[in-house]
Amino acid sequence: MFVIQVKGISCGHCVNAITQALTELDSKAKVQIDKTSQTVRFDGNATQTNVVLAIQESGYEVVGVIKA
Ligand SMILES: [Cu+2]
Repeated sequence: MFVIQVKGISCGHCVNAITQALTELDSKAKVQIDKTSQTVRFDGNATQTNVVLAIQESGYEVVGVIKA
């Protein structure tokens, strides 16, 4: 499970875009995105590197990893 601090999650579109990118890594992954704290919680089968890359490729800046 990873919790990642992301920059620029401003609306539902952002949430959907990141959720879709992360469920492409693992269709059974549990993805929770909080717009207020700008965090993405990923509970699934993927490496931290791939989770970070998927978020970046969706167009969002990864500030850091809060919990690995
Ligand atoms: Cu948005």
